Amino acid sequence: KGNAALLNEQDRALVSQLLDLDQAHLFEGWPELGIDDEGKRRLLAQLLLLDASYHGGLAAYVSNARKLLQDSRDGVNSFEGYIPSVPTGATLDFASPEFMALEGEGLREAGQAAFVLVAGGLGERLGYSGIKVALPCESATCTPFLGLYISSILALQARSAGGRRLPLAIMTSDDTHGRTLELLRRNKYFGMEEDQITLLKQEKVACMIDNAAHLALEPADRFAVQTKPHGHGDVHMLLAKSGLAAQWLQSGLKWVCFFQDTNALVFRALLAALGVSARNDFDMNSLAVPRKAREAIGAIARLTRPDGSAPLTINVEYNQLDPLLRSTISKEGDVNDESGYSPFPGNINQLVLKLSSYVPQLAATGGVISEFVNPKYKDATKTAFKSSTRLECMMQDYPKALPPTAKVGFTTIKQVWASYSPVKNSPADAAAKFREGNPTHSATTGELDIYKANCLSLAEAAGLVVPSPLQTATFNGITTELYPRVVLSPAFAPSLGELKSKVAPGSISLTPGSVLVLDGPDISVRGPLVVVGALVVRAVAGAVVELGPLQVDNRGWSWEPLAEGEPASEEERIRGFKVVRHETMELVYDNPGTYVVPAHVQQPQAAKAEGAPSTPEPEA
Ligand code: UGB
Repeated sequence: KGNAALLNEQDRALVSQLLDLDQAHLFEGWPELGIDDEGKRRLLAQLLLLDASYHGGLAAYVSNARKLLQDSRDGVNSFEGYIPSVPTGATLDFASPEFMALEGEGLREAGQAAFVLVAGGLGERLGYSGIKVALPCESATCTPFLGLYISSILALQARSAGGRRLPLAIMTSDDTHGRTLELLRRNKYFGMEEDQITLLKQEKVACMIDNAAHLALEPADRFAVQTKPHGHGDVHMLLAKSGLAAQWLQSGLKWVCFFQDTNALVFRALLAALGVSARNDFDMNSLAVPRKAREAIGAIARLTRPDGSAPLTINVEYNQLDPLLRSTISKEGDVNDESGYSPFPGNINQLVLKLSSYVPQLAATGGVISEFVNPKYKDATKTAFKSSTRLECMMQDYPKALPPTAKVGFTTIKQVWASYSPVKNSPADAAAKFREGNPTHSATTGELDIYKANCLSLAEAAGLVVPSPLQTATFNGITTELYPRVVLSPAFAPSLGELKSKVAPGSISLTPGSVLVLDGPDISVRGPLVVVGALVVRAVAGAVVELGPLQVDNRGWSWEPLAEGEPASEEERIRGFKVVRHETMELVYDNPGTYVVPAHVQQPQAAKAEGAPSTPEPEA
């Protein structure tokens, strides 16, 4: 009908390829030239984008999809014929001598690491209207997750021997890209240099309507292919395509550390994991937590053929692990051992990969590591879908691309509070999980676990006596203990070892409701520092602040449950509380110099209302 006139050479090649791929339905029923031409152009542009953003183009996508859809229909079990066992890895007690040694080694390795944040997910489960990395990780300082991550990387950079800039890549998507960029710009990249950060935007992939992988058109728009996210596994493809991973290797970096959008504790455990990777020369190392048998979290398992060949250490989703164990080595399935936990560690998807083996793998595979499809069939004949489906991929499936000789392991920190408390679930879902006795992974616990981790770190590093009993409260239906609200910024101490060196043993005493914020690279505590109320100390680099004998006594801050229907911000609502700042001692050191506190603090004026920081002069 004359529509050929709309096509340029590139369009024509793609359309002809799509016709060969049995996708003629995309163009069927097009009105004649002159009618809906804008829509036709829009569809062509979208198809070109879908073609360009998948390794091997739409031809590869359709062909991969057909194979995976066939396997799904045939009920092929990807773990068929494998015998599971517990892989090699490190299981560490937080703050144990072994942990401290590995953390020290990891700190040295961190100076040769690149960092990758996967932040393309919109977090529908959380029900937050913004992007997740913009959420404050806690309400004492209101530092957004992205700010916390960047400060953590900068703190490691400042301590690295060579002082090289440590690169950060952030994977975004159409859902998060603009707002991530805006957040970075508004906050001046949180102190990082702009060209130290690379944003890699993932594209969605086409949905399919049937087992023959016919692409799905939007029901309400005949000129748009239905698309859905391809999953966090896209990060490998983007690091391959952008050439970034290869550049990092070329510039002498050794490691790449992947992490998720809302786990504020990740950097506390990452150094030990880097130490474990270096000691074992691991190609891939997954941070893990102890996992109760059958808990809904992926398990890291070693799989081999019955003759011991083709070993593969990989995340096995919990719903697949139990049947796999039952059909092979354990009639009881996934059960706890004498430690009270499953012997298979729980994957928290914070990964350390060795660049020298990662980059060749990316070159060989284009970063398309391993995909899967999860169609919801209408009936047992598995011929029709309830709704369209698409290929998906997960970043932890990377070992599937590695040769059997690869060294893949894990690092479990036995204390979950020390490494993992993500913000994933809406208040309603979190409350239901709480009632079932499961971790809630909510905005409420994401914040409160930071205070807990800081108090317990201070207990380990500097003999803090955690006040007893702790306060308790119920927020959004979750009843929990509240540790004193302690925030230790990454600049102050990015490792437990450094915390030990900066806080004298037994120097800090806190009451159950006290608030203590220490933010600055050159702050140390000699004590005794007694906080009844709220103390905030902020110091720029070069402001050497020694907190000597100091008694803080003010009305402090309170974390108060929101009353039914009370006006509150969205950030407060998903946590279920608001923070009321009654009175604060705030010590701010904006200029380099040496300051011994309390020499500069006159007690009567020091305890004062929020918003009037004291800026002491440096010592003469
Ligand atoms: N993400 C993207 O960047 N792009 C996408 O297309 C999708 C996600 P979810 P998920 O921590 O316990 C993971 O949705 O995928 C980012 C592991 O697979 O929070 O359900 C997104 O922005 C699972 O094995 O988690 O589960 C976020 O940063 C287990 O470890 C990240 O990917 C689980 O996390 C994860 O996305 C867990």
